[in-house]
Amino acid sequence: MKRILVTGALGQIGSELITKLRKEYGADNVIASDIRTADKEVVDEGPFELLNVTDAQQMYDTAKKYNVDTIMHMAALLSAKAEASPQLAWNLNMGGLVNALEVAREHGAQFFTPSSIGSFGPDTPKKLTPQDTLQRPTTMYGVNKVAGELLCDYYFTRFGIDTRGVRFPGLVSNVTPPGGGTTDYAVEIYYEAIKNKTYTSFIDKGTYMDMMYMPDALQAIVDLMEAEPARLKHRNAFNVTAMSFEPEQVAAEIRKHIPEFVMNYAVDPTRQAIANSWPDSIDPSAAIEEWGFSAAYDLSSMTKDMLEKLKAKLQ
Ligand code: AKB
Repeated sequence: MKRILVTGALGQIGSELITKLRKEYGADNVIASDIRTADKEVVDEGPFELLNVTDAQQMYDTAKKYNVDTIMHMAALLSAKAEASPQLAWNLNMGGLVNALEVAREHGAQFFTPSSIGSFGPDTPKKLTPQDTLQRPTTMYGVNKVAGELLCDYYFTRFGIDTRGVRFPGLVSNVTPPGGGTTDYAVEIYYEAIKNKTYTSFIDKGTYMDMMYMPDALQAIVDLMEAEPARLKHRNAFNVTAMSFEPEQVAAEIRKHIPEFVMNYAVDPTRQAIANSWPDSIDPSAAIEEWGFSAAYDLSSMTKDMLEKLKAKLQ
């Protein structure tokens, strides 16, 4: 049975990952940690520690206290926030990652951290972006993600640490809203559809980006971490995606359930420029071949589920 330390446990991925891992591995074996506490199930239903990931000693002590054998490092600043505060992003995203990898090395722990479609740049092939391709991102977030992928590979080849990762697309979820990402419009649109039957998108029509529903993203993490190491030709990080769409397509899908839904646009130049530098669609075939990645939800089934869940939650 694994004993897992999760950083950033109150974030968009972390908060649902904790619940899933506790179901799979037992509540006591999943140690949630975050820089803040909140009145959430994550904190109540199993071990929780306050942890600033830029404090190496604190992370080391937490891992030691619980004798962890797996670290899932989720704490990071997303793309738009990182562009607004590049120095903070470097310190948090890279400083936190180096600390987490060092703790994994000292404890001989298996290691997961997410990369992103943000690790690609404007010169990367835009359609069906291959697993192994040009990565010259033009954002601080992208620079962090490419450096992070390389660093995780380095810890595997140099120290034998079992590092694994995926390049997540935009993640859509109905539990914890994301904050400061470029793909956040694809989450906000569902909340606003339920609350006000209208949404003003900060990403322009015609802008395609990859997306995935949160249950598929969580399953991907578990499947990759359980995968037979001998099958892995790649490690950091696998392309994974479930769908690629542009804002008009989500709006059209929402209108099948809420016919009066109205979509407007007020494009945010910073986030639009980031989106323009990312792929339209990525190719997940390495993940499919090497560890059986699959996604259950497409745009239609995700939209139906999002609207049902948010209706129950917000109305
Ligand atoms: C963001 O938009 O910054 C993230 C991502 C795609 O990594 N959701």
